[in-house]
Amino acid sequence: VSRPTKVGALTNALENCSVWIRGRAQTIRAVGKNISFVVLREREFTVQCVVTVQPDTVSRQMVKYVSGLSRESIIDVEGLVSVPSVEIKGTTQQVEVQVRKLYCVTKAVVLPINIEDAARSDAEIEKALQAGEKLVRVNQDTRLNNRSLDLRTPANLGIFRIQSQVGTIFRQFLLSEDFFEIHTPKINPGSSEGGAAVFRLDYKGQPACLAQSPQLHKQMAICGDFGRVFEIGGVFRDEDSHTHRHLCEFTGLDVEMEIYWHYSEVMDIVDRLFVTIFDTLNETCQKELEAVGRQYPFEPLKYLPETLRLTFKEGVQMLKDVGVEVDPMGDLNTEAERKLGQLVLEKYGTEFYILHRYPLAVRPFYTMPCHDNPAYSNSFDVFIRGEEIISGSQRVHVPELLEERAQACGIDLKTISAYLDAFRYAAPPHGGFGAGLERVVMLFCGLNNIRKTSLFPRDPLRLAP
Ligand code: ATP
Ligand code: AMO
Repeated sequence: VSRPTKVGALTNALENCSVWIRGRAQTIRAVGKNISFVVLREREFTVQCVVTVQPDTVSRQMVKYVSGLSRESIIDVEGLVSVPSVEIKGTTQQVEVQVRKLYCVTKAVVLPINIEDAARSDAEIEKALQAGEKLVRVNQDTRLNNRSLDLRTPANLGIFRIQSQVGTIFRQFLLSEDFFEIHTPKINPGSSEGGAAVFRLDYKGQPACLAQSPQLHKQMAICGDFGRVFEIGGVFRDEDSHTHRHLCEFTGLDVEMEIYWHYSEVMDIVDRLFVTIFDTLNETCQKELEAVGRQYPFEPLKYLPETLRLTFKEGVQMLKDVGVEVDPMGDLNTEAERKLGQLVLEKYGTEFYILHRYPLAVRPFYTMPCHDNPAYSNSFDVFIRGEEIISGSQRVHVPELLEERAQACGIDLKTISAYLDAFRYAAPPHGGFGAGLERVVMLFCGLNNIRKTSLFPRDPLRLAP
């Protein structure tokens, strides 16, 4: 079956060849009664199509019909590829198509968003406004309300191709390290991370929750002797916070593994996995990163071949040294995390690092206390550009201690009874971590809002589209 030639494949090599292409009418411009220009877009590629009156193929009526086409309609064009003598501005392809036939495949109605305007950077918008150009700044709500239009911009195409690549590398790396993929239930009798941020629902007359993380079941898979597992799946949190980095539904990248000596075995995986993700993105997603950067300029992430590890205590000391007072046995607030990110960058030249040995009191019930000082824990958070992307730890595998910790953290033991039982039949020492896919992409690309990296974001105010 024949298919159209890709707009991105239209080059000088096809000069004088007859081609069939399909794309969206990005702009339509009539010049007098005898010529119309249509810029046709397919994905991130654009080409100018010239409709000129010609004795056998193109009538005046046809030129008129073309000038009346609506933007974003899907158009089939047949024509000859030509190479103009001057540089073509405003299209990605440096050839034109001299149209012989043109059909409208699907007609678009009047658009709530002009895609060209939606694709401009802030700097470009400022410049255009100063030059007296008429354009409408497209705000985030309008974009998200009309997401399938907004997704047509090159930056968005880039963001979601990068997101797909992160998932692919995550999976490939872990498979190559002897992990295998599991799928845990998303409807559960209780919460896994502690009470507040959980969506409750009625499950055939029983109280139930949407999974706040795959935490308990990924650990139970380890109790089932699976050794090393991972999951890429939906995570649901009834967040009240209206922040740039919290969603009510996000994609968890979760890992759980047996360990033999120390929780650093888990951090070793984080280190090699994420350095591989960053290296591979820089190698294979150059075009996508450029497309994102054209609309949302950012500096490439600075990271080291071997990830920096600092203890929580060292982090607190670095903050103290510059006069930032934080509770040495509490959690860092957003501001302190950002500040520490800055200090680490200045001192160590990296924007990606691990902070470990957190105070036990600020970690979930399943976290293993430190052997030498139970006020601390065998746990870590990982940061990109001063913001958290990962939490992880060694888990408590001793049933008595696990029950004690759950009780101390106010967990209703009835809701986790099968989980607790799994440990009574002997669990191997183990640990793991969870990362948020949307946060990884947001922070790698230096974006300012997690809604930009969620295909159809769910936040406290948004349940649709
Ligand atoms: P985790 O669930 O692992 O803790 P997180 O990044 O969502 O990941 P939170 O515990 O929600 O972390 O918050 C971490 C820090 O971010 C908190 O200490 C708090 O200071 C800050 N924070 C959380 N929500 C908000 C908010 N709505 N506004 C300002 N700061 C917030
Ligand atoms: P935690 O609660 O820290 O840990 O979540 C792990 C990671 O998930 C991401 N994340 C979010 N992303 C978007 N919107 C949110 N509301 C949101 N909340 C969290 C962050 C965070 O680092 N069970 C543990 C992990 C483990 O120990 O294995 C857990 O859920 O990137």
